[in-house]
Amino acid sequence: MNYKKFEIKNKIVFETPIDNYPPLVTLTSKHSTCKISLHGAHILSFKPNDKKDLLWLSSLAIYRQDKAIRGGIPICLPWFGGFDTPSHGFARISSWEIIESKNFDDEFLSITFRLKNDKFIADYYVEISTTLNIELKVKNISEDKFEFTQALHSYFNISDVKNTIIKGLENQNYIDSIDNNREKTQQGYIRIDKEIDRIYTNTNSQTLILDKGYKREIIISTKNSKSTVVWNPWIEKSSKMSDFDEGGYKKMLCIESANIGFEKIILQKGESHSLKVKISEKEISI
Ligand code: TA6
Repeated sequence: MNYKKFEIKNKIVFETPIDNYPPLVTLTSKHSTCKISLHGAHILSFKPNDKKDLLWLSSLAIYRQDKAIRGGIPICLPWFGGFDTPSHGFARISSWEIIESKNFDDEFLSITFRLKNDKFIADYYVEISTTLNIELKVKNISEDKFEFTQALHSYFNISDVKNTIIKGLENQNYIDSIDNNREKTQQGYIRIDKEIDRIYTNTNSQTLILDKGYKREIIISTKNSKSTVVWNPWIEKSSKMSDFDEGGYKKMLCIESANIGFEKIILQKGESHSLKVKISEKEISI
């Protein structure tokens, strides 16, 4: 595919740093920089100017066509989890094409990726300014209904998991994936001192990560995401993953904007669904 026609001088630039692997595109706006691999349309980094990257990326990530990149924002589609193989669906290990790139008066930059097969067309719109705005639109192009689950499986960059508090999920029901999928209710804010893997259901539109170490709050605002997954593998599980930095569990936290389990999406022929996520940060005085 000819990516050059989507380049915008000094603002949207493609490179192929790894042989036999899809290109990397770098968006450099007035307010921020974003790096995206065409392998899985995988956002690797979003860094507002003069701030720390909002996303965590393992330095041991494996850049191979059959492997998902560890960190950033993997796209889990058309299923979440081990429903089928590959785990979390094939979208995050597929090569996506590009259908559009835009510069809005230097204030906003956007790029749109597409993954198409006989059942659905997925368009992934990524826009950067001071914030990262994402839309994952899925259209059923088959003759029958199409059911799918999805997650933007975002790995956030934090100072230390012990210094962070997750707000916005108080009193929400969740399925505890590491306690026999028992249904529980969240009591108060979430503090993490061991492995956590929870699927919150019927979730609100905003989750916050309060990071005392980096003196910032990461704000994850969503539209049409009914499920929110909170995941940190902690010591033992992360040590068993060859693509996970040693001690990396302290520096990352997954807050995943999703529609999974009984909150799956069902599209009739010709129908579409749009999942939107806005990621931003604000300084806090501690
Ligand atoms: O979102 C949480 C989760 O489903 C965990 O159970 C863990 O499997 C994680 O995703 C990472 O999965 P991956 O296939 O990317 O290693």
